[in-house]
Amino acid sequence: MLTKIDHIGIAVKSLDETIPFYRDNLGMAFAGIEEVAEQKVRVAMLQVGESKIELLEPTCEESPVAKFIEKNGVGIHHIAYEVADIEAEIAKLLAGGVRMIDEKPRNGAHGTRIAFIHPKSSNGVLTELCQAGH
Ligand code: CMX
Repeated sequence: MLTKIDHIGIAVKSLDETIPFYRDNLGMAFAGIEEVAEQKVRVAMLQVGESKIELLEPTCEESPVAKFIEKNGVGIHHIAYEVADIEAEIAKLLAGGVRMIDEKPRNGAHGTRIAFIHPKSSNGVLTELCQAGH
């Protein structure tokens, strides 16, 4: 079961140049920067109500986020839904014929476990399941 929109991922070229808009102009609470080396991105989290905005900066040219920006420009990259039991959710989606990029959870930012649904199964919107870490 999905419990809320956990975050919206936005691809940016530079965290330093983008954070001030969200933190200072929009007044969101800045919750820090973390590198997810495995996925070749640096992420900045900003809290808005019960949800977050996740700014994604590629750490190298081979980063999937660098490729996304090259193809589409900067902008919304994915939507992440919080789930209580990610394995159960993946199993349910697979049983329903949904194509997963990740059939097993991988590590996300801030100790989360995440899995992406293939955009072909989600109308072109990259969709992430996200289970909070303990
Ligand atoms: N929006 C829409 N479509 C996208 C997409 C996006 N953001 N990213 C990739 N796709 C499409 C690709 O174009 C490709 O389509 P085709 O099969 O038609 O060519 C398809 O999805 C698969 O993409 P891929 O790059 O070939 O597949 P990979 O398995 O190598 O990687 C993915 C998929 C989504 C994991 C990777 O592209 C990506 O974005 N990685 C970064 C993930 C990320 O944001 N991590 C950050 C933090 C985690 C957190 O939220 O905590």
